[in-house]
Amino acid sequence: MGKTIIISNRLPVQLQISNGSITAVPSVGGLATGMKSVHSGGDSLWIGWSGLTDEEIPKELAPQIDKALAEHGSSKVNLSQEEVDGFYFGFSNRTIWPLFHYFLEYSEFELDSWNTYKNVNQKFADAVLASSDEEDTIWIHDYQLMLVPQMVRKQRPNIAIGFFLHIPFPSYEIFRTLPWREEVLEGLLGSDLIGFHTYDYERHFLSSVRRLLGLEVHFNEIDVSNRLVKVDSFPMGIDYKKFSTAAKNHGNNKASEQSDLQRRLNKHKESTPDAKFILSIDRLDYTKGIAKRLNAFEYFLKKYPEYKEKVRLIILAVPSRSNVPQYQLLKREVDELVGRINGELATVSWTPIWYFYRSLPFENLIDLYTSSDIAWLTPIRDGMNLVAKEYIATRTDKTGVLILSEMAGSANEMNEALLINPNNFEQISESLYRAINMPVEEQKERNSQLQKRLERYNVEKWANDFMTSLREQRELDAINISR
Ligand code: ADQ
Repeated sequence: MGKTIIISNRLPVQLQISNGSITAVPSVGGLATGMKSVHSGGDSLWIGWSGLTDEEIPKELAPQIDKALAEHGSSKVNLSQEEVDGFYFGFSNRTIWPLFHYFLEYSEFELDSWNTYKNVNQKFADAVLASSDEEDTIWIHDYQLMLVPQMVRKQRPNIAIGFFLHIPFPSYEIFRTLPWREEVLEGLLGSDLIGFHTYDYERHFLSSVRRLLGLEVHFNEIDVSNRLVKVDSFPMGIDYKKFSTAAKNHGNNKASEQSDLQRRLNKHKESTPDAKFILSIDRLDYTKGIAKRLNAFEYFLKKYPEYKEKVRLIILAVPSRSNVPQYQLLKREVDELVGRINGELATVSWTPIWYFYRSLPFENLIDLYTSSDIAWLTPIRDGMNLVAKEYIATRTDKTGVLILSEMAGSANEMNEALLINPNNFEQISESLYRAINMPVEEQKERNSQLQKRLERYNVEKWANDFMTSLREQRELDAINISR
């Protein structure tokens, strides 16, 4: 058996340059953790962009960088600033991201950035080709690299290729508006297995394949000349143990070991013991419905004024893609909304919204998850949403209420949450009321079910299920071909 090669836009390590030397620090993100069991040192390689453009890497450090990455089983694809602009900020984040999240009006269809996307995908494919042979297994991740499967397949007809899409696949009516729709589908069909978070995304993809390429689809397999491509759903989980253990340890912390944030949260809890903390955590992205959520919060407080001074909304937004104009506009909109609502409703002793615009270290995420009575996640469209799962995993005493948008992939597996339509303010405000008043017994019952499922279908299981399915698909295909 050959080695496993993982390909994603970003590598699972971050490069830090200081005082003329370089260090590679492992990232703590969900994908990096989930792939741990697959990316296990010697017989696997992770190919991706390092996060630094060619212009940002001092020439004399280049060999050191390659060495530092190799120590983490990683190898980088070099990208210039122009390539990053066209491929990442351009086609990936101004065309595919809005389109696949149903923000058709935000999607820009520019030939130049499409061409850069193709060229950069070819660079990733070339990097794979340079380090692989036919015995290897390739797992390609996400919407930035949808052409890579076909590009690799062309040169290595018998290699095993899996692809996983982390964002939704939109319905045919949306997808068909993309000028390069056939090329994208053909790019993906270079794979043996294509994975999505949900059955609906899978269905949408199959429908586009059937209608745009006229290919035959048998249940969830597509007949592509002399191969069968399998399409399936693999709902991504989290590193459950990491979150639940951190929450348990956090509960045992002595006052002196607590973070400043935790001390501040405690102080507020002590001064207003009946008050509820409502938490929302997202990247600052228009798909996450942050502005709508703020409006819905104001709607709730106007409808139920008795909850003034009794609830506090903590909004944590991670800066994201701030080079893209839509993200700059959203930042301004959220800043203004928070200012206006706080300005209108605050009292001497109460600020309704605490707004943090930054990335926080893991310990602080745990502070927030464990201190919040309600997690309020209302994306307008979200491939999965791991924050919902992380919140539940940290509720070690099983209290807490999750309010979750039905437009998030995770809603399919989290029926015990209060599911809402993010556009229905009346329903949202009723669910907030219900969450605030939910008896503890009911909270525990709902969370027990959720926790059982999340613990079982953790991220490691997700990665292993995908790899097993890819292997089985290859075996089946080999039997079919030999017939
Ligand atoms: P994202 O859109 O980034 O991922 P999500 O699944 O919620 O969305 O993951 C965000 C991650 O960032 C979580 O692990 C969270 O803990 C972390 N995070 C959020 N805010 C933070 C902060 N302020 N500081 C530090 N960390 C923070 C994409 C898709 C999702 C899909 C994932 C995985 O858009 O739908 O669930 O990929 O496939």
